[in-house]
Amino acid sequence: SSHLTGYLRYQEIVEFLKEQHRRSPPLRNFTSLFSIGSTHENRSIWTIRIGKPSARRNILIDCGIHAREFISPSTCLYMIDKLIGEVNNGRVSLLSVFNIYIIPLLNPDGYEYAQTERRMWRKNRALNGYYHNPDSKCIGVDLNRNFGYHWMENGASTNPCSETYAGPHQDSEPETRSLQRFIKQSSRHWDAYLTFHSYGQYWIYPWGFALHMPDDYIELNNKATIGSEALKRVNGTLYKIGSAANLLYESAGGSDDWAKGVGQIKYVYTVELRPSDDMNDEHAHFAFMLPETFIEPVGQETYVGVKGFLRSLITSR
Ligand code: 0X9
Ligand code: ZN
Repeated sequence: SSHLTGYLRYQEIVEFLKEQHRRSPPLRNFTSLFSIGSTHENRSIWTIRIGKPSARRNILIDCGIHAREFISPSTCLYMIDKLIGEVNNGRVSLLSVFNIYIIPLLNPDGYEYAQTERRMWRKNRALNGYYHNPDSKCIGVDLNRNFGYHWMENGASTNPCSETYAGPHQDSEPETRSLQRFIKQSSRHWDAYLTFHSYGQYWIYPWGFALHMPDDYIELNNKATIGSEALKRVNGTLYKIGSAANLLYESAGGSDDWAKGVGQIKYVYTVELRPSDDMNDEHAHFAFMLPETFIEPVGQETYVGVKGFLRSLITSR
């Protein structure tokens, strides 16, 4: 879509989703658009479902947990556009098996702040008791340290001024709770949860809170390999695979650990999009400020990687 040549503002994302939902009226029941909750600043957390209404299995994808990782929401929007394009072309094989739920921007308050005030903002925009203690001017909770599974055990801070502030208690934030409520609610069975971040080119699985591996890590590793190999075939982009704590660092309170440990979802991945963090890579210096010209290639290769991963789920259950 012509919309995806730049990093959209929140309101533009909402318009984009409405437009996608309106595409192809006869196939209207292939999509639904709804909010899973709202933020401190009262923005809705929009979610789109794409799939045949009779599809039995469910996949959850989110983007934009961290405000400054602009390539993440753009990649979710790219995948939404492609998936609905496939519906309109009658290519619905994946979507007759899976309903894919995509939350393109889980942290809209932080994202808007990064768009307008401070490009490197990471957290949400929680006031952290500012009105009770106006001396504490530090705003924001790191949503990826706030999820209540082995909360605060590693790699997180109790200081509201820290970039990795885990919140006053576990699951304190409206964005965290909206996602948790959505995962737990209804009798829906989730096959997989994918959460897109940047950067570094990692396709990682739990655990993040400690160095040991989940019992089924071999299956997690195998499916990550399938996804990343499909992704690599598009532009040659290389991803590293492993557990979060081993490949990156130990840190508790991530949405991935919660989805597996509490949400009981088997295939859980955090995907750290481009650029690579290898300083020998020509694009590494862009870090979180990946130029808008990357929206297309990153979207395309990631979409192919995700489809490859999803296809491998069909044959293996
Ligand atoms: O530190 C994070 O939250 C993620 N990296 S980022 O640069 N996007 O901030 C990695 C999270 C990996 N998962 C867990 N630690 N549970
Ligand atoms: Zn992140």
